[in-house]
Amino acid sequence: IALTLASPARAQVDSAREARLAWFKDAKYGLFIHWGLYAIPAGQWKGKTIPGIGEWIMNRARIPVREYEQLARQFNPTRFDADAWARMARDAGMKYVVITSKHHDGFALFRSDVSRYDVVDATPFKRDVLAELAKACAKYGLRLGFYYSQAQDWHEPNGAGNTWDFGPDSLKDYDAYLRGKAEPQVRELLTRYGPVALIWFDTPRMMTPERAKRFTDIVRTLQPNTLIDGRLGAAGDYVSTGDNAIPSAVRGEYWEVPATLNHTWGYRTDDADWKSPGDVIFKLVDVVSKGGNYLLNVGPMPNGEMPRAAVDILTTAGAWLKKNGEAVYGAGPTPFGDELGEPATKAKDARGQPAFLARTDYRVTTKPGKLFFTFFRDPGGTFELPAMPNAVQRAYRLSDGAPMEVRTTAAGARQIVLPRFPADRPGFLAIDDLMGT
Ligand code: FUL
Repeated sequence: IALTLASPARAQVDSAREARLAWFKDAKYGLFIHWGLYAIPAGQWKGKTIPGIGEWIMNRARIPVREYEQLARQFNPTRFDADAWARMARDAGMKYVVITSKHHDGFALFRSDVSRYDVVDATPFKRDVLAELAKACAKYGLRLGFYYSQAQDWHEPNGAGNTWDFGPDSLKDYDAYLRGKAEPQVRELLTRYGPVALIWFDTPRMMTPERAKRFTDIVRTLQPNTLIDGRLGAAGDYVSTGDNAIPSAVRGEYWEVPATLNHTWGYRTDDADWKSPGDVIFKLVDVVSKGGNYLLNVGPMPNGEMPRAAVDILTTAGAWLKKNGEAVYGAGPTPFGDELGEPATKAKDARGQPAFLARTDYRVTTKPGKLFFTFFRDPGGTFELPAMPNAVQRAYRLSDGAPMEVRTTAAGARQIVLPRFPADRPGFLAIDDLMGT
């Protein structure tokens, strides 16, 4: 439901940073893509299952550089279609895309003059994935950002992280790696692909304020509007939370949670435990109600396609957003400081859908003069509004504008009269059970 309030009041602060962040603040929902050589072994090495996140296989299995880099010869994703990826993100209701330009394994998904360990020079594929994706994102009105592992580079003797080939990090000439590879590659990213929405640095091992500042200077000099995430090793433009770590309450700063649709970032053949569309919507609305952005990852397969299940889930969630997106895009956090209990998404109903069992099975988002309540469980015909000083001018279902009656109880509380959830599936988080906002 949506409420129009009689007494809106909101002030906006402006500054260069605020201006840079304006699109980010409204976008709320982005697609994270982890793709690289690790998609080929996809969690298996020499007949053994290597546990953990797929893109860490080189580290987890202690694969020597000389062996791992042979994977480049097999990288030939004949079904790669940047247009299809961007279209999927658009249909999912996502507003930006962040792709691994170089992950910890050191392999660049773009044509680099700095190192020949890149998709154009080292693979039979020879196509610049980032260039094609940049074009497709521009076509669909999506902003494109680049993940860049600035500190860990397991391919380089002086990069952080590869202790099995190159010994302890403490003995490395880290600045030689930074100046020789990481900094010039970040420069390439900022000069060859048009406007870069953000650089998503990660795992700031061995970073010092001085080293971090060199990266900040490169970004600010080459593209002053490019955002810097929160994992550089110095203050970025916004806070990055831990992986999959949605905060439990409202945070009064710009933040983003990186999360995966299953349990890995880079593709693994054995991970098909996908979040349901309803769970995706819940998490997105939950994040927005706490003031953040949701950057949701899919790891494409070695043939270049997104896993079919992921496309279906994201597109289904996108259909809900088409009708209810006003409660998400550009929306601010709850003004109520709700008790934001986590719904028990592990519980499943008879149809295998996650059940919501929390005390507050709704989330509140807001825009000037408006409040949005998104319900994840049938409140049972009426919903009592939290106490607030504002008069309510009107209440309606956001998805179709159907008016909802507002009553005042004998005790003076305001109640909204709501339609019921479908009787055969009360209280369960299936996409078609969501009532709209
Ligand atoms: C982590 C990385 O180590 C993971 O591989 C992944 O990229 C995740 C988003 O960030 O810190």
